[in-house]
Amino acid sequence: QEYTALKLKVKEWAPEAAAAIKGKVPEGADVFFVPATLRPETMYGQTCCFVGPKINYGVFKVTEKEYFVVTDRAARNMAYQGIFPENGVVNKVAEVLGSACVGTLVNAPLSVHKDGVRILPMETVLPTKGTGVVTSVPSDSPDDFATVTDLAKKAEYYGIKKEWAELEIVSVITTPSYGDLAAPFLCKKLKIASPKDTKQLEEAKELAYKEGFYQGIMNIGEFKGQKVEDAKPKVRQQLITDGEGFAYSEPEKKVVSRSG
Ligand code: ZZB
Repeated sequence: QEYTALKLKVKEWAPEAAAAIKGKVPEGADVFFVPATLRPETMYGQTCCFVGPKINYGVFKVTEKEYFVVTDRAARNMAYQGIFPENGVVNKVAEVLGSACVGTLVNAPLSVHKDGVRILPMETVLPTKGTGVVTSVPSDSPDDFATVTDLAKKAEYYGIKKEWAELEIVSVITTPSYGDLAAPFLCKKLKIASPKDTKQLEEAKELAYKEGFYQGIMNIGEFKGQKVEDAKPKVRQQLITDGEGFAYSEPEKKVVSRSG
């Protein structure tokens, strides 16, 4: 899988996370949460960034001035993709639990929310996929829409401020079948009531991917009016050129055959 990894710079740490990295990351260095996405063209619509609350993340040194927050597994992969200075070598300076990061304010490249977005918990984040960090685009990702809706509804239970989960959801892509907001439309249509409706969410995701890619027209940003198919590589390249993202690939899953 060829992902686009995005650099979300920390503007203000949640207190628990600040304590975990204290003295381990030099003052003045930038720390980035690094989600991996298959849909760089939707980055205008980021409203928050998810971590698995029970996932343990590493803080990895990239240069004197740059550190990444990702899973150990993702860091290992990055080390073989020319992302860290020395091939095959990772330099972990600290560890932090996802739940400790909740509330951290980060700057999300291209997002309409210029004051930043919050790190929020998502129970269904897989530690074995991507970087273990997931940027949230509730306009176009049914999983994200179901999760932010649930977070806002049960803010107290999740220990977050309700408004962190209620940033405006703007239209990024228009499609003939699902209108300006594909994910909310599909969640309603398939009667998805919570992030636990995994079967319907899987179906909604498939539908949203297909319709968005083949029929979608950009409704925002520099490539507004263009087909998603055409805009997708352009947005990706722009992020990479601007130093706000980079290519990240997932290694092939090992297929064990009888013959070895
Ligand atoms: C932003 C985004 C916007 C995404 C969208 C999707 C959509 P897939 O589809 O299963 O192959 N993701 C990445 N890593 C993880 C993880 N560790 N655990 C759970 N989810 C993860 O996976 C690719 C997508 O799954 C990624 O692209 C990411 O969410 C999420 F409008 O990034 B995406 C219709 C989907 N729309």
